[in-house]
Amino acid sequence: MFTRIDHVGIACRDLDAGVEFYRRTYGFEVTHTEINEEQGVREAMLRVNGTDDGGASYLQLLEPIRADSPVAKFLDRNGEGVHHIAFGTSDVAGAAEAVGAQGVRVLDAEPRAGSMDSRITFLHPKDCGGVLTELVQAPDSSG
Ligand code: MC0
Repeated sequence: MFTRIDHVGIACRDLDAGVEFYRRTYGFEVTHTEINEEQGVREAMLRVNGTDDGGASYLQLLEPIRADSPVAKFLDRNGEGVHHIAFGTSDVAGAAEAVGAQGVRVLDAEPRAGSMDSRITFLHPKDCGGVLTELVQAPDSSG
């Protein structure tokens, strides 16, 4: 059902400073940036590696664009750090249904728009051992 770690989402107060840290320290380069108004973030995707299923794994740096957004609330409460983990799947709706059937709260009734034209849904952290968990379907559905 899940084929890879699609990304690890990291909350930053200053996206450009975060990008510079990962470039300087590890050599990771930005392959994509966008603003997701619905989620209230400005984000940068740093590709770490390709995977056997044709997908890839990324670090996703997130800077809030609104004070009432989930990432802004997270920063106020915890400071900078890992905000969520995301698993890749070729069928995000089916995967959410299967996980939801096990009693985990699925936070989106229908998949929403994610990075790079993906479809995403979130699972409640309180049902996932304290880890906000995201399911991601890449646009070509290769997983
Ligand atoms: C909140 N909690 C977390 C957490 N955020 N625990 C672990 N990791 C996180 N990131 C905990 C709080 O500490 C609190 O625990 C409890 O959950 C309720 O948090 P709250 O903020 O007071 O309450 P809610 O219910 O308003 O919001 C929490 C919830 C929300 C997870 C439901 O943030 C949400 O819907 N998140 C999904 C969307 C999201 O995060 N979008 C931003 C990334 P205590 O013990 O104090 O009760 S967008 C993204 O990543 C996209 C662009 C992409 O990947 O493509």
